[in-house]
Amino acid sequence: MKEQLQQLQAEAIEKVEQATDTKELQDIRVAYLGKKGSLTGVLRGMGKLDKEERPIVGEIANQVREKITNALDGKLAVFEEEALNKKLAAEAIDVTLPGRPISVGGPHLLTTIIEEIEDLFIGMGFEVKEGPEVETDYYNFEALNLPKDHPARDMHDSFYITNELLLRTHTSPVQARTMQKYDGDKPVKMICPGKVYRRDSDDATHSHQFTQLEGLYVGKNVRMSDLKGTLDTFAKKMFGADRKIRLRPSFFPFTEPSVEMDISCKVCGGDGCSVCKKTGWIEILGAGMVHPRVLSMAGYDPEVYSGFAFGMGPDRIAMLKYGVKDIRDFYTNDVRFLKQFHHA
Ligand code: FA5
Repeated sequence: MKEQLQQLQAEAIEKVEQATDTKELQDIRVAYLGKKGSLTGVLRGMGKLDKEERPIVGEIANQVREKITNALDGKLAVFEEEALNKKLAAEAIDVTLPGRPISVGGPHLLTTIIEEIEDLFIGMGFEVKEGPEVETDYYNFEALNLPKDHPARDMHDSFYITNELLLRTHTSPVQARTMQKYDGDKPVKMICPGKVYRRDSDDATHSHQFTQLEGLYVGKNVRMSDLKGTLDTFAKKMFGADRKIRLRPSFFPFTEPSVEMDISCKVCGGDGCSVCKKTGWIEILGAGMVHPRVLSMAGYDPEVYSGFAFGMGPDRIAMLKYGVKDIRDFYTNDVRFLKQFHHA
């Protein structure tokens, strides 16, 4: 029996040594030391031994159990340590690695420009208003002194939805809407930025969808010199005192007198290029003194009230300020172009 036990010990320990994972160790534990295991089986036969032999064999059996248990525990500890080391190695963090950049969006250049213009005019006491992009013929034209058969309607090639509804061709309808809301007896000082639409052929400076920013100041004793001063302040703040500005007489049915304002082209420095159509100047806004008919249609008495209005093109302003050569770059969403204007 002694030999049987020693052989069993040798066999079990060899198996433990050859084991490759904890599952195998558990199987060996059950096979040798479990209730139905080999060692237990041998011990069961002890009853057949002589009385004197029993304690000696019993002691050997205990030693064998202890040795097998120690071998199993020792190997288990090795496996556990290996597993831990593997886990630590896998989870190791190299704090010297550079972080992964998160790509964040930013405002579109036109949004930035519009906010900049808004800030400027808010600083001069103007409120910011909004109006609908799908507009009625009445507000887009008639309330601005452009009756249905007026030839000046040809200046705006329009996208009509029905006979009476169209995509607004300018932000000027918001003038009429705001004046009407003010009931004809309060001063109005507002700007309105927004998208406008025209059936213009797209080229370097024209887009069929572009942005405008309207301005309107109605009060008692508002004069042409107020308009000039306001536009001059705007242009100097926006482009710097060194850029040249010129006002040209012009015509709009809703203003009298009317002017257009040009800024010297930044792209060519005034020498003439494709952006300024070889003239050295780019037109950025139309303006004038609000026509008495427009005032009275909106409920203001032109004998008491006067006002000025302007409508500028933020697309052209952004082109002039940042030297952008083609207006279509604002609408074709090439990320390489857009990214240049994110100032985080
Ligand atoms: C108007 O739209 C008038 N409503 C402006 C106005 C308002 C005059 C109040 C008087 C009083 P005009 O069509 O010129 O005017 O357009 C104004 C500005 O919008 C232009 O100076 C130009 O900067 C810009 N603009 C006009 N058409 C386009 C276009 N197709 N693409 C980009 N910008 C344009």
